[in-house]
Amino acid sequence: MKRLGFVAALGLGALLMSGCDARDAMRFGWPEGITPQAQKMGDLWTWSVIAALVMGILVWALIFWTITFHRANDAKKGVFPRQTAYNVPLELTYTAIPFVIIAVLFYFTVIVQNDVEGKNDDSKVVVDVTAFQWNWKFGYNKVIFSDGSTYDGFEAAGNPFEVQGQVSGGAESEHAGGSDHGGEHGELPGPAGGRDDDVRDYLKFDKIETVGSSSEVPVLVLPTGKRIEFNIASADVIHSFWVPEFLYKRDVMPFPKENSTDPIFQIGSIDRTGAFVGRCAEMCGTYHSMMNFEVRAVSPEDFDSYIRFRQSNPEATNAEALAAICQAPEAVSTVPFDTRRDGGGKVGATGNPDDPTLANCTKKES
Ligand SMILES: [Cu+2]
Repeated sequence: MKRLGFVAALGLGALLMSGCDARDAMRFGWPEGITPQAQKMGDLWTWSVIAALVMGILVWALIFWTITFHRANDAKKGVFPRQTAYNVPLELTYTAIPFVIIAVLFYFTVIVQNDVEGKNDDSKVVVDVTAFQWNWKFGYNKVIFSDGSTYDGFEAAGNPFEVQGQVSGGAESEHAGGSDHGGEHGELPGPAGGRDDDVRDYLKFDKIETVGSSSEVPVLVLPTGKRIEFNIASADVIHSFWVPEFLYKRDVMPFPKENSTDPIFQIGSIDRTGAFVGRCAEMCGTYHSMMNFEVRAVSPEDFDSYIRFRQSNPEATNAEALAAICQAPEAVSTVPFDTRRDGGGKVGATGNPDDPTLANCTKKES
């Protein structure tokens, strides 16, 4: 009993001294997300662990009860113990109970999964995401502003070279660094899976786009508190759209129809402002690990100003539009891959992701 008390005190002490509060402890290691879906998945995880712990404690108690009170001793030596096989009611009970347990877990899993995968027509922002080796292009397909007015940003569907009316083969040309150049889209290099360029008719092009380059991490600006739809497509190989803080990722496929995939998913909202790193989560080639982007969640008012700024300043870069709403013009949660070998390996985030606003800055009227 003394030893048991010591172990319990040790466990409690370790828990208290690790400095995590009750909420953290109840999360049982589940990371904190920034969407209502992430919250629901966390709740499912918490309750599943509690159910497993209840079952675990019951089993441990039975084991310790047996080994404590039913040990072999001299009196029982050579005596054949009482047999309980073929007890039909008992066997039915312990077959039924696990079935009930998995049925309950399955029920709540389906409820949460349906919410995570759920879609409706209430999205206030529709983003076209195009992944390509090795970067991202984000376009604003549709925005419903806070005052209820709608901005339709969709320009065309089709392969990048056709849309621009250019001859293909310009893969060496530089991307416009994180910017939109008034209808001139950043080129998406390379054919997909050996197919001709002109079959990539599922790719979408918008009036306002942000294209990442080797020297600039693309920053996708989104509002907090609004439902957001992502329409993801790959121009070449399979990539994966992953914002760790959404606690969600989805493979980005080329030819979504032929590959029988659903390229659209939604999040209920982003619950707080800040900068959140995004990554490619599908091994897609040499520079896969450098295929980063950033989600910059800003207030709905700032988001409206941002879109209006980019609407009325089509020549301005994304960095200039960010600065116009007093946001750090470049990604703060990650940095572009340093191709110089003398960089000393000092690659890390450069700013404060919790507050990427610019100090002493006045917002521009658009
Ligand atoms: Cu990738």
